[in-house]
Amino acid sequence: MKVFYNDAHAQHHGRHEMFRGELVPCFEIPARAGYVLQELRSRGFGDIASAPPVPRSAFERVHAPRYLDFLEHAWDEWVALDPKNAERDALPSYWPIRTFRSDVLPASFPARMGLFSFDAGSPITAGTWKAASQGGACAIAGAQALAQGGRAAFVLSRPPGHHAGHDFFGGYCFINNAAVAAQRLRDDGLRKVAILDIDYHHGNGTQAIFHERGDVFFASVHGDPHTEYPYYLGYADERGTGAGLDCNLNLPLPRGTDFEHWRAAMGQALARIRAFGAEALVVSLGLDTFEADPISGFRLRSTDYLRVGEDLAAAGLPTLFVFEGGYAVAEVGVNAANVLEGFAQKAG
Ligand code: Q9C
Ligand code: ZN
Repeated sequence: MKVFYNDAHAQHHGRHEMFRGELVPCFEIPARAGYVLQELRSRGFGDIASAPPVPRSAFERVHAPRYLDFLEHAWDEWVALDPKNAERDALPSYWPIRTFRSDVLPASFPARMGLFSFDAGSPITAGTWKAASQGGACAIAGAQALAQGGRAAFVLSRPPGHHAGHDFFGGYCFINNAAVAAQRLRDDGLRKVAILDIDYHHGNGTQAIFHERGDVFFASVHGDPHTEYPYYLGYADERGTGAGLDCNLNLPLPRGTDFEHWRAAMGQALARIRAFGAEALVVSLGLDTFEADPISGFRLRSTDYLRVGEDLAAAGLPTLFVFEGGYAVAEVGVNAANVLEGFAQKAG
C-alpha cells in the first residue's frame, strides 16, 4: 500500500489548548504521526513517500479563498500584533454567533480568528500553514494514486482535517484532507465517491462541505453529539439537503459503546455506501475510538482494528485512508497499522 507521509507535519506543534477555563497541553502532538510511521516501518509495511506541493487552487475546490488567505498569513499577523506573540500560540477569543455579521471581513486579526473558527482548542503556530497545506498535498497524491488504479493508499499526515469546514478551522483541523481527496477523485473522473468517517468525533466539516451534493456520500459513526464534541452537528436526523438528500448518514452511539455494537454500525454505513454506488471510498481514520483514548469514550481494543481493516477491504472499493484523531499516543501507531494490515491481508 502506498503511504503519503507529510514530512512537514512537525512544523505544526501547538503548545496549549483552552479546556474548561485553563490552558492545557495539546493532545494533538507531532509524536502521534511519529509513532504511526515507526510502526509501519518496523512491520516493513508500505511504500512510504512524501508528496509534491500542490497549488492553492487544489484546496479552493473545498475551501473559501478568503479563509485560505487568512490561514496562510495568520501567524505573521499574530506576531505583527506584538513581537512577544512569537512565544505563544494564537487562539481565538471572539466569535460571530447568531445576530452578528460574517459577511464583513474585519481588519482586526483577533476578530478574523473568531470569524474563521469554532473553538479555542486549535492553536495556530508558526508552521501551521506549512504543515496543513503539505497535508493537503498528501491527500491529493493519495487521491491520484487511487484514480490511477491503486487498490488502497494511506495519507499519514497531521494536523487532522475532518472538523475543518469550507471556511473555518477547529477540532485541531485546518485543511479538510478527506474532503480535498474526495473532491480530487471527482475531478479525476469518478462519478460517485463515499467518505466513511470512523473517528470518535463527528466529522462536521466534511459533512457540511458535501451536505447539498448528491455525488459525494458522507457516513459517520461517532460519539453522540448530545454529550460529545463537536456537540452542534452529527445527529441522526441530518440526511442531506437538495441534491444531497439521503447522501448523508449519521450513526451516533453512546459513550461506552463496545466493538461489537460499533462494528455493526460501521456495517450499516458500508451497506448504504454500497447501495449509493460509490466508485471509491475515502476513510477518515481516527483511532480515538480506542479504549484508552484520553479524550474519547468508545471501547475498541488494539486487535479490533485488524477486523476494522478486514471489514473495509470486504467492501471491495478503491480505498484511501486519511489519518485523523487518536490521542493514546503510544498505541496510535499499532492501532493504525492494524487497520491497514487487516485491510491489506483481506484485500490480498
Ligand atoms: N480537552 C479530532 O479528533 N476537544 N479532533 C475536546 C479535549 C476537541 C478532536 C476536549 C476534540 C477535537 C480530529
Ligand atoms: Zn476525533
